[in-house]
Amino acid sequence: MVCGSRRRLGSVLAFLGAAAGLRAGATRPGAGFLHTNSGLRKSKIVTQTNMKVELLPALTDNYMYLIIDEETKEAAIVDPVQPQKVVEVVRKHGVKLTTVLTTHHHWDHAGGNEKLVKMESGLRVYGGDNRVGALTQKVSHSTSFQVGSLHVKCLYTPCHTSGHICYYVTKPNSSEPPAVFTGDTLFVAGCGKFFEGTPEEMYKALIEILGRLDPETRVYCGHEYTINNLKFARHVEPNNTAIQQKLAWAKAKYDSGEPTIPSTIAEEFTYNPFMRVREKTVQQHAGETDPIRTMGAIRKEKDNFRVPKD
Ligand SMILES: N[C@@H](CCC(=O)N[C@@H](CS)C(=O)NCC(=O)O)C(=O)O
Ligand SMILES: [Zn+2]
Ligand SMILES: [Zn+2]
Repeated sequence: MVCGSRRRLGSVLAFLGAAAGLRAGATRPGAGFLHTNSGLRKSKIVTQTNMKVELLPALTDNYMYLIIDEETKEAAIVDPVQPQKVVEVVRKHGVKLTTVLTTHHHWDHAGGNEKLVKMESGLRVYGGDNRVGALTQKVSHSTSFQVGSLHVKCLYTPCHTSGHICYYVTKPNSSEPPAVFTGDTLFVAGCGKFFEGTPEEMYKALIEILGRLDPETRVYCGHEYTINNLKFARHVEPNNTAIQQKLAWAKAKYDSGEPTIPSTIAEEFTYNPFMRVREKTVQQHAGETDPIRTMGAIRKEKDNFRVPKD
């Protein structure tokens, strides 16, 4: 079973858990409940001169992202699993939504597409997999297009699913950092499960494709998994101070209901064990000397990792 199909039931269980958890008081992921200390996941707007990104929390731990081109007021939405929320935010900003960027076909990412295209006519729906609902533009590696004056380049990153796409967004001739929307391929301090791919494919995706982007690129991922991921990272590299610092920071963010997103590609290389499979420390933990075998070994270990409370 994949995460997308399990999510319907998961949402209901998480809701019940959250209701119980609110009464019980402070909890974090790993302590059993998927909600914040304040009980509310806040949205957040990252504003640059040319590009605005609004983080929209969805379901229990997903993110949708509204990308606005400031020059033309044209907008794109990444993984709109809750279409009603999207439409409200689009109205609030007074922008024209033209584009849906789907990272992969799982229900918790693509499950809102059909409803959204009924609510907003004329949308172009991009994706790399025929299983993506309401797909109008099938893309592959390096497919490029515009959202207003913003440039979008598709990065084919199969492994979590065989048709997974990350979207790299830049403003041409601007000195501002680019953004990459990584779905369930790269998370802050972690990566997606290998449902339809191999360690070699994830190595290509993380090290050779995403790892070669501008180091300052902002990373906008599909889930708020940062704390759990960092606890696993700490288990792999107990002496890595970048992990300890990021974990303390992430706990503080989480407790006030704030997103831990975005990170940057440069930062990911300091604390994400799956981006660090070429490091001796990570290889030694895995008992391997080859980065791809290390990738396979630590993914398998994380699949069975019991997240500690603190
Ligand atoms: N460990 C996840 C379980 C849910 C899950 O399997 N999520 C998928 C994406 S929908 C995944 O790839 N997770 C990566 C991981 O658990 O390391 C959680 O913290 O809730
Ligand atoms: Zn997924
Ligand atoms: Zn997911």
